[in-house]
Amino acid sequence: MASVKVYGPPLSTAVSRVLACLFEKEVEFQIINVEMAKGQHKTPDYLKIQPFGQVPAFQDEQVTLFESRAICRYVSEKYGKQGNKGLFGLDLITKASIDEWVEAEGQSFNPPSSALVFQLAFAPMMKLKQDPNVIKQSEEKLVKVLDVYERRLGESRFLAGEEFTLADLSHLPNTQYLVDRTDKGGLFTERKNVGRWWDEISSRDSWKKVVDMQSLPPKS
Ligand SMILES: N[C@@H](CCC(=O)N[C@@H](CS)C(=O)NCC(=O)O)C(=O)O
Repeated sequence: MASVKVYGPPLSTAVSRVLACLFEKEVEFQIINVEMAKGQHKTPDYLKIQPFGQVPAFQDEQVTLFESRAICRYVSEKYGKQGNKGLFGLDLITKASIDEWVEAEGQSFNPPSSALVFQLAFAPMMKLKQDPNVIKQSEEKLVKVLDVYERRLGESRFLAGEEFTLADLSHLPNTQYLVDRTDKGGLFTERKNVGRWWDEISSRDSWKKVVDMQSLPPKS
């Protein structure tokens, strides 16, 4: 049995970020089922490994971690000598640049994109009411963020330079839902540089394996 354990469903964007990283680094892992519908992520036992009651939680022998981006940094460093060796850079400047864009993803890209994913992809699946104001405001914010990305990706092949790194990987989960499961995919695919970048990062074998694990129902 693999010693690395990921708690939570691959359908979760934060869980799938960690899975993409593990595939890039060729680290064996097991998924531990968390029955979110039954509230298992809020039980005292689970809160010992994820105090905010969210997925993913992560274990590697004695190490337990939460926060998907922190887990990705840990996996990249701990398993530095295998798989994609440059995933978190090999020198200070590259690491700083990767960190910059991972932070941009978490602080600027994720809030509007995860709101849109929830409103447009998850709410209909869960038969929940959508909030048109949240959709409108989130789209406006995301457009401004993607204008910055369009300029950046006109200067370099990937966000942190000429190689695929955690900076790009971190964007895969929300973008996949937006492109595949909402009517907002054009925000990405109709931009010259962002569209080219999306085609390239979403066709990596590591990410295709994650998408396969999600086994989503056919698009309606
Ligand atoms: N910043 C956290 C976010 C984790 C998160 O929001 N997880 C969601 C699923 S994608 C969750 O557990 N939602 C259930 C809840 O908050 O009760 C990370 O990146 O790990």
